[in-house]
Amino acid sequence: MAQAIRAQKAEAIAHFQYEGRLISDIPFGNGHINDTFLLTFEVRKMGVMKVILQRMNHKVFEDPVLLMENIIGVTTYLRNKITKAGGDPDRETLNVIPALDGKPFYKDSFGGYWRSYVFITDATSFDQVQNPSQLYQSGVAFGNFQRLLADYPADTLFEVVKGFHDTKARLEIFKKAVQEDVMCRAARAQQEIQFVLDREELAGYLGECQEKGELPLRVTHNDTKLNNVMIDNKTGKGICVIDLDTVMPGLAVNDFGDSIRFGASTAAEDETDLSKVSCSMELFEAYTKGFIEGCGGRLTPREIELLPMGAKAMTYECGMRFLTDYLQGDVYFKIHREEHNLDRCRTQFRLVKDMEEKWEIMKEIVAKYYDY
Ligand code: ADP
Ligand code: GN1
Ligand code: MG
Repeated sequence: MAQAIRAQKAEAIAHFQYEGRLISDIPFGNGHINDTFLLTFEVRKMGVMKVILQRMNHKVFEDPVLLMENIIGVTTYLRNKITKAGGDPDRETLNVIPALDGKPFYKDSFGGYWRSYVFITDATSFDQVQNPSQLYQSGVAFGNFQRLLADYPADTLFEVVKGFHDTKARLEIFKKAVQEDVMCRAARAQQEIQFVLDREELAGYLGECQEKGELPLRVTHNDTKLNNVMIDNKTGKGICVIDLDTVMPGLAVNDFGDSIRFGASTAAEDETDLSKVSCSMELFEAYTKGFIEGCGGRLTPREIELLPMGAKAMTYECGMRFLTDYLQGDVYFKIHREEHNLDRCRTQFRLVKDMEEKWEIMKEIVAKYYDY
């Protein structure tokens, strides 16, 4: 397996518009989906140039060609807006490096799809916050992202993964996985399965609000984890939103919520000591402030009111997805140890429970920002 990817990677490297001599090639980052590598080139006497090379997850993203069309559309649009606003488009948005044939991807002879980005230097993507300011900054970055794309022609975006945040549909898939129990693991996850079933109404709540016309469909990121935003090493600002695979029409409250479930947690997503896991209200407030500011007055009062629900629903959904994957045999998320997905689902459910207990406080915090 490792050998197969080495051969595919070597083939891919030879087919991008790179210059200079490759001096290092290492696996990079902690994403759960794509295979990511950091390549360093020595360009004659000019010094080193770093790039990101990724093999897209073809199982998760069935049509990598259309996916890349989305990314080119969105990054070209952002580049324009950033330039007009006097920003630095080389650092504030992803920049795709074309393949030798000019396409934004390379398909290798094994059927793997690769793409490459300019590496964003002097910035870091964090797997856990070190201080509230970082989460505030990521909130501003994701809020800005949504504001900048507010007038993007949403109908030109391909729906990369159907029903990506359709929690109700995901609940049905979960139930089927429990019923089929192909790995005979359900017995080991009885409590977690019950946790999901006890909260079924959560799965439909936001979808119903959308159907009733209470929540507008917007161009959203849909995977707003803290480690999908680059934080500038010098200024501490959230400079660039990355991982644009799932940019699609969606709900702003879900973008908010996914950030909270990951960034406002006091522990890592896969922490096994659940006594360390809680939803920090200080972090929750920091992100809320940043996100609402970043959105620049575009969120409706109903959207702001439903931000806590976005946090609870996204955490519930993500826990359910981890548990589904555990039951199905770890076929979706990358795992690094046995029962990794079970551990991950447990932290998410601990967070949901904590949010239930802190519900009134969350609502009060959000209410402070109504007037923005
Ligand atoms: P995944 O879908 O697997 O999460 P990402 O696109 O998020 O893939 O990439 C994984 C990690 O690689 C990111 O969390 C980040 O640390 C790093 N990364 C990705 N693109 C860049 C880039 N252009 N510059 C710097 N780091 C990057
Ligand atoms: C995946 O790609 P990455 O690691 O940033 C997943 C998200 C989950 C997240 C859980 C395309 O995000 O939806 O919320 O893991 N991305 C996809 O950590 O499924
Ligand atoms: Mg990522």
